[in-house]
Amino acid sequence: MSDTFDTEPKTGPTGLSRTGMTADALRAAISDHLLYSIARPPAILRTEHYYRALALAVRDRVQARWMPTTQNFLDLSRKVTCYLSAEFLMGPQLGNNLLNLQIEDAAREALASLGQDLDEVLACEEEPGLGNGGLGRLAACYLDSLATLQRPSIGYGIRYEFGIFDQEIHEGWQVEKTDNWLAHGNPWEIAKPDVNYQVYWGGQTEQYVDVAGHFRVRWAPAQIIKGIGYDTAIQGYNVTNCNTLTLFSASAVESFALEAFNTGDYYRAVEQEVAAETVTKVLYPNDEPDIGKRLRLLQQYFFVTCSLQDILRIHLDVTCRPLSALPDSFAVQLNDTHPSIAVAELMRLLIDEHHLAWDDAWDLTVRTFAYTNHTLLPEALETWPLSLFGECLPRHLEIIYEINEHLLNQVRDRFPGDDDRVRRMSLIGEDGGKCVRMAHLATVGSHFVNGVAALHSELLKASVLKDFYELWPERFGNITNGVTPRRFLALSNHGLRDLLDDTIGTGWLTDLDRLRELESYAEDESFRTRWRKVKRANKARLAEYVHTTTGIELDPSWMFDIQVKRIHEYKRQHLNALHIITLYHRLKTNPKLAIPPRAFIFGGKAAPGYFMAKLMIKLITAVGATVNNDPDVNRFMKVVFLPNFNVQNAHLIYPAANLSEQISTAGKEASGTGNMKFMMNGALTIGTLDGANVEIREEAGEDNFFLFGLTVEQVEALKATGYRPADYIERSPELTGALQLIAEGAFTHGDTEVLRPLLDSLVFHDPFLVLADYASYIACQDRVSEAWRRPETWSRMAILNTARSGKFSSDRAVREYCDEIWNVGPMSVTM
Ligand code: 26Q
Repeated sequence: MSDTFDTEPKTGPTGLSRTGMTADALRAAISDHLLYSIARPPAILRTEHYYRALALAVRDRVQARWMPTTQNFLDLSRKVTCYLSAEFLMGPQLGNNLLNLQIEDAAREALASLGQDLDEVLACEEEPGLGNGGLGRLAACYLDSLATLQRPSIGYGIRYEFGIFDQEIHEGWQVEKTDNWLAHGNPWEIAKPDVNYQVYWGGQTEQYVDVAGHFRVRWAPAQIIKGIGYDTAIQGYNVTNCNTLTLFSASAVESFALEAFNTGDYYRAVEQEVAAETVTKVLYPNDEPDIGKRLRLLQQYFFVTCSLQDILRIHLDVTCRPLSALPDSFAVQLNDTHPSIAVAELMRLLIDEHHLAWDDAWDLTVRTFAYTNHTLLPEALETWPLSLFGECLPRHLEIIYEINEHLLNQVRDRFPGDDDRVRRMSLIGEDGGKCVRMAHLATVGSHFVNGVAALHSELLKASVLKDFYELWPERFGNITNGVTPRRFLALSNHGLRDLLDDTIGTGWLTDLDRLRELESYAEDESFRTRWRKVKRANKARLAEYVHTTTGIELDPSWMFDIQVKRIHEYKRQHLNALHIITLYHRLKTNPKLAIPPRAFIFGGKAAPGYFMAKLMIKLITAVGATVNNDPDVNRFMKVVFLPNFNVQNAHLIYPAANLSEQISTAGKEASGTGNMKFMMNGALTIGTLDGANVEIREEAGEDNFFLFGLTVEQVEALKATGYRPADYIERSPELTGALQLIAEGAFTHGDTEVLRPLLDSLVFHDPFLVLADYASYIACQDRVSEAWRRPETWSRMAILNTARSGKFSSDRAVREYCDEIWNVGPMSVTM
């Protein structure tokens, strides 16, 4: 720890400490920030103060690139992508910004000269958990690629005060703790209180005739809320380009408070303010039926109207272009239906506020928006009860009725007499009370609709959006997801990064297809030895983390078999558990059996109101407690449930995996992106033909992928003929034995009740065909164990997985969005 203030940067002109990229300049900058921003005397400086000082120093350097980028795109009036998403799961920022600015070594050296360790400083960052899972993380990966590919872009979203809950495990059960990520401030954001927008809510519409004699509608809201933008810089890798993420936070409108104050009702004014702030208070978990419906709708509308008002402000007031040029200036992507109210909102802004005619407004709207679908699960397709919708957004309901009339007339023209089709395609659903179907609204209001993996996009056209595909086949396409190799390879797997750099040079980081050059090294024994050394070190690092967080000791020489993702019945963590129970049963009944030792590692959060998912966690932890403490089996297997899976600990998890579990029921996982992160880091996949697994297997080669389970067609056929889980139990003694162990309380100290709902669900309903895929899964796992016995073969397969993972870079995905949907080209920026 330094005990004197570094008031005078010793590295030359004072300006250097603000933007210099050398270790000396960084040291001076950190010292400056400790003095002028942190304001703590040296004697009481702690690691977290150094974190903050370094973060501010890095932010200065990022800002030096951010401003020229923004200025450039204003000067050149380049087309911009606006990515509207209710979630951005950004993960820790400091390490990523150091990587993208290429000043990791300089920062390490600067901190060391101040007596600090970079890794300890990095560990101080509280990550913004502003997403549930895959969809939110995808948005973050795409921002990284957009900046790196030099495409001008703005991410728009919500600045939740509380992100996704922190998960703790108490006696094997999930316990939720509030995620107060802003408690110590957020050094990465810049509040822009001058950039604020009014958000109307509730009330009614009024018709009037304006001075020119035009018939118009105005919205008299019951409530007005203010949205304030907070900007975060998104620095591209090894480029000057630095884009913007704007997250909106809700607060009270001053005039409201003032009015109440004038009438003497000071406390009512304060209450209003508190009420307004609840809008962006908390991120709602998915899989959470019906709670907070009204507030969730308000959140969506809130960030959508703020985003569109911001876009129109830039377009009309800053770049001074005509409204008719909107689709040439902005491409607006809807990340699932969560922002799909944007279709009606842009229509409202164009017609009511800017006085465009309906047809002109509609033309601009459709040319501006595109929609990405992320789910086929019927229960996950968003709808809003019509009455609620009309109470909250009366003007939007009118507009939606009118869009619907135009749509249904078009359908009647094309398919005369097909009333059933008209009913199916309507924006208003009639089943189980009237509702607004947001996927239909997003689809009619967009010029392009894409799914997130090849299989998913095909299923989309054949199922939930079939009728729309038949009306507008040219609007549908696929863009397979991708993940950023900067965060999920370079930043989190230093060992592999160095090995790759040594072997094939550094070009892979921005051109991931170059990993193909590794293929020939799969046959090189000395390379395989180095490869295993890297993996082993990564496993030791994860083992240490597992030990400090759970007390469980893992041997890094064991196979690390990992399933990390949200807990859900369709993702089938219980199928994985049944395999573990089967091995346990085999070992208990056959004391001579020796199996290749495995560590089974799970991680993931269950929605707080999703009882069955929470019970799946209890099943895993109960099996773990039994297995880990039984000397008959714990020489061969251990089971870990890692609490609080998030981006930060994901950095330790993916690089340490030997086996990646991607075992969803075919047709249920839209894409998956964890599967891609594992593959890049050299894990082999055991998986079904679902989501992007299909393409992962195609790329890796079928010999380098462990395939099991029913196909989509077989799943559908089985469901159509009447699926009976009992048939599978009768046929398989091992399955019967495994279920029996759960039933008799072998993992619950004899308690036969606690896991019964899960067991009953499997035995009597099994909506996700766990038992139908059990035998195939177990047989496949036996092949995995056999392959693990041959380390050279396993290494060869693992190397080929990394070598062939190039397709799954988010750079490839974002390039496809830019070329096929957004028509946004690169803009080079210099300082
Ligand atoms: C909706 C309404 C009310 C409250 C919450 C929600 C809500 C929030 C988040 C619904 C869904 C989500 C998130 C969905 C998600 O993460 N989907 C995943 O998206 C990934 C990126 O495309 C895919 O890889 C995964 O297959 C898909 O499950």
